[in-house]
Amino acid sequence: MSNAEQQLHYSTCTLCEAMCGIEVATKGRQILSIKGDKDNPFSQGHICPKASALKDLYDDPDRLKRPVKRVRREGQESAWEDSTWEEIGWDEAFDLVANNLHRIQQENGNNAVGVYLGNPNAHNMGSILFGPYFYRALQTHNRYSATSVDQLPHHIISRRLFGHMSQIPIPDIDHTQHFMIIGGNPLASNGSIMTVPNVKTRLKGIQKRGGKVVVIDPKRSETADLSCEHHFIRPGSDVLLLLAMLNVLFEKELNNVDALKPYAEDISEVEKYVKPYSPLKVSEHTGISASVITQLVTDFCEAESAACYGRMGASVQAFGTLTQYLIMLFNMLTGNLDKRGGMMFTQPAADTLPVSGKGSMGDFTSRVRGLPAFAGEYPVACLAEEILTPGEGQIKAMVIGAGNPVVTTPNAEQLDRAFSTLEFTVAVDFYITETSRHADIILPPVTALERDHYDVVFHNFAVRNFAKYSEAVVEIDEDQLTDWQIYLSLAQRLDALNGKSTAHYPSLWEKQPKGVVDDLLKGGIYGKNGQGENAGYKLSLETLKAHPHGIDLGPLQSALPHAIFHEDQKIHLDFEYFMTDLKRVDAHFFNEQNQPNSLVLIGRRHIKTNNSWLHNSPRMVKGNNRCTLQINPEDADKHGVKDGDVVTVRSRVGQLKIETEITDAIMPGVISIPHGWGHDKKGIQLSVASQHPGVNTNILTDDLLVDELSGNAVLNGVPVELEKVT
Ligand SMILES: Nc1nc2c(c(=O)[nH]1)N[C@H]1C(S)=C(S)[C@@H](COP(=O)(O)OP(=O)(O)OC[C@H]3O[C@@H](n4cnc5c(=O)[nH]c(N)nc54)[C@H](O)[C@@H]3O)O[C@H]1N2
Ligand SMILES: Nc1nc2c(c(=O)[nH]1)N[C@H]1C(S)=C(S)[C@@H](COP(=O)(O)OP(=O)(O)OC[C@H]3O[C@@H](n4cnc5c(=O)[nH]c(N)nc54)[C@H](O)[C@@H]3O)O[C@H]1N2
Ligand code: SF4
Ligand SMILES: [Mo]
Repeated sequence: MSNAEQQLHYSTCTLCEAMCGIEVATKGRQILSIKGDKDNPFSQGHICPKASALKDLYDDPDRLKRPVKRVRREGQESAWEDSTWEEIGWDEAFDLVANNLHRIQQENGNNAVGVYLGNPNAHNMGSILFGPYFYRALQTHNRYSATSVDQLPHHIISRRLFGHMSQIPIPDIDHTQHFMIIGGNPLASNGSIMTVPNVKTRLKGIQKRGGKVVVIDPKRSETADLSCEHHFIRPGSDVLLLLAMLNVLFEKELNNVDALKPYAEDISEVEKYVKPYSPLKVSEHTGISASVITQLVTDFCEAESAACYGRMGASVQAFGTLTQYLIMLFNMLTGNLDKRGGMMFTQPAADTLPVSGKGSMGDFTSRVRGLPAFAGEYPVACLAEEILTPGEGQIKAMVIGAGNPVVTTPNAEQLDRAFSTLEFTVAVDFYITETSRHADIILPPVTALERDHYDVVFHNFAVRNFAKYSEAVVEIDEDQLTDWQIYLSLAQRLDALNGKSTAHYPSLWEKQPKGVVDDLLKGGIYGKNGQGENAGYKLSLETLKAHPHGIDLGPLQSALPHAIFHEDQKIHLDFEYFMTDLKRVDAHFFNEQNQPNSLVLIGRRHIKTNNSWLHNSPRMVKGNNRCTLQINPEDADKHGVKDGDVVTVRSRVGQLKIETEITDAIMPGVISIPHGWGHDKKGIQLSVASQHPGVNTNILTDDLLVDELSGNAVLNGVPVELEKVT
C-alpha cells in the first residue's frame, strides 16, 4: 500500500446542490487532497471550503464502518443512557431489522412503522433510485422527510400547475438582466432549487452586463451585500409584498401575458384576487414603503429579462405556499416564465420525471392533527404526536435514513422525547448523532467519495444543461456497503417475510442504480437511443465515463408546452386551491386583535455548515463560535444586552441560552439563530462536534405552527421572547 502511486480522480462534491467538480488526489486508499476541477465545464474549478470536509468525513475516526447494535444496561429505559454499541455482521443486522419491523407491523398494523428520510438522500443516487424498494416493502403511510421543513411548497405548486411535483422552473441566472431574490442567501448556501456552482461570479456577471440583483431579506445577508439593492422585510410578510406587486402589475397595466396565454387562458383572473392589496395597505406590515414596492415592480418589468426567485426564507414560513405561488404568478404575468433570462425548465440528460411519481395529493390526512399528506408523506411537524398519541396507527418503530430530525425539525425536544419511547429504531447513518443514538441498530453506508455518483436530482435543477458521472474515488472493504445495498437487502427480506415475490431482486442486484442511470441517459433527449435535435450527444454511462469532467449540454431552452405533464398540456392555475388561503392572510394581518409580535426568530446558514452534520470536521468548526443570536442594536438596547452577553430565548414550546452578536445587518424586531447545532446530547459519538456544541434553535420552533396549505413547518418568523441572563 505504501508504495502505491498517486492518482487523480475527477468527481463531484455532493454536500450541497451546486454539484462542483472536484479533483481528488489519492494514494492507495488515502485521500491526499481535494481541489476544484478546472476542466469541469459547469463549475470551472470553483469549490467552497466545505469540499475538504469530504476528506475529513472519510478519515473521521468517529465514523461507523460496520453495523452496530445497542446493548442496553440492565434496567435501562431510554436508548442513549450509557449505552454501549457492539459491532455485528451485516446479515445479522439485516435480519434483526427486518424481523423486528415485521413483528411490530404484524402486531400493530403496517402504519406502526414510521420512516423519516433526510436531506443527504437527495444527493445519493443509490438511495434515490433503490431506497423506494424498501419504503414500498414497508407499506406504511407514516412517511416523513426533510421536504416538509424545506421545499414542500414548490412541489405542491409544480404538481398543481405543471402536473409534476419536480417540474420546477429555475432562474436562468447566466442570461437574466434582473434577478430578484426573496429569502435566499446563495452566497452562504451556494444556491437551492438552483444548482449553480460559483454563484458569486454568476451574480457579479449580471451586474457586469448592466443588470441588477435585488434582495428582499430581513437580514442584510452576504448576498445582499453583493447586490445592487436590498430591502428589509418583516419575516413572514412576503405574501403581502407579492400580493401588492401583482396589484401594481394590474394597476399600471404592466402585464405581458401574450406568450403564456395559450397555456394559461385564465391568467388575467389573478387581478380580482390581488385588487384589495395595494402597496399602501401592505407597507406597514411588510416594512417596505409603497413607493419602493411600486419601484420594485417597474424595475422588474423594464428589464429585458427578469427572474423572481424565492427560497428557504420565503418557503419555510407561515404563508410559504401562497408566497411561492404568487412568485410563480409574478414571473408568469411579467412574461418571464420559460423565457431566456427568466425562470426556465432544465432539460436533464437522465430525466427521472417521466418515470417518477407526479405527487399524489389529498389522499390522506394525518391521524392526530389531520395535516394533509402530499406525495405519500405527512408533514414532519406532526411526527412526534404520531409517536406519542396512543390509538390505532400509533407509530411504534422508526426507520431513519440519512436524517437528523432531533436537530433539524420543529419542537426538537419533543421529538427527542418521542423517539425515546419507541419499541424499535433503525438508522441508516455513519454517525451516532442526536437522532441515531436512539437506534437499536445503526447501518452505516460508505461516504460520498467511496461510491459511484450521478446526480439524479440536482442535474434537474441546474442553471445549465449538464451531465456528469463519476466512479468511486477510493476502494472500500468487502464488508462495507453503500446505501442502495442496505435498502435492497432490507426490502428483499421484508418482502420475503410478507410472503411477496422476490423474483425481481436478482436482476436489481445486477443492474445496480448505475444501470438505471444508463437506461435513463440512453433513452433521454441527448441519449444514444434518443431522437430529435439533441440526440447527437449519444449519451450513455460509457460516454460519461469517457468524459470525467462532465459534458456541457448548453444553456436552458424554452420547454413549453412539453414541460407540462397535465394531459391537456395547459398550466392549471388552480385559484380555488391557492387563493382560499387569502382568508388566513387577512385574518393574520388585518384583524385588529392580532398585534404583531415584538420579536421573531429566523434562521441563517454559514458557508462552513451543512445542516446538522459537518461539525465533526475540525476545519469546519475552527475559529469563533458561530452559533450566536444576532440582534439589532435597537433591540439589544431595549433588552439591556451587550455584545457577547448570554440571553435566554423563549417560545411557546421551549427555551435556550445563547450568546448574542449585535449587528445592524439584522432588521429591528428580528433575531437570527443558525440551525444544525446543539451537539451536547448525552450518547452521541461526535468527538469534535461535542467540543463545539452550540445550541439547537429548533428547541424554539413550534410544531403547531405550520403553513396550513401544505403543512410545511414554520422555521422563519417564530414569535419569541428574550431576556438577559443575570
Ligand atoms: N431552524 C431551522 N431548521 C432547519 C432548517 C433551517 O433553515 N432552520 N433547514 C431545514 C432544511 S432546508 C433541511 S434540508 C433539513 C435537513 O434535515 P435532515 O436531513 O434531518 O438533517 P441533516 O443535518 O441533513 O442530517 C443528515 C444525516 O445524514 C447522515 N448522512 C450524510 N450523508 C449520508 C449518506 O450518504 N447516507 C446516509 N445514510 N446518511 C448520510 C449524516 O451523518 C446526518 O446524520 O434541516 C431543516 N431544519
Ligand atoms: N453552507 C451551507 N449551505 C447549504 C446548507 C447549509 O446548511 N449550509 N443547506 C442546504 C440546504 S438543505 C438548503 S435547503 C439550502 C437553502 O438555501 P437558501 O434558500 O439560500 O437558504 P438560507 O441560506 O438559509 O437563506 C435564507 C434567507 O432567507 C432569509 N429569511 C428568513 N426569513 C425570511 C422571511 O420571512 N422572508 C424573507 N424574504 N427572507 C427571509 C434569511 O435571512 C436568509 O438570508 O442551502 C443548502 N446549502
Ligand atoms: S459549493 Fe457545494 S458542491 Fe461546491 S464545494 Fe461547496 S459544498 Fe461542495
Ligand atoms: Mo434543505
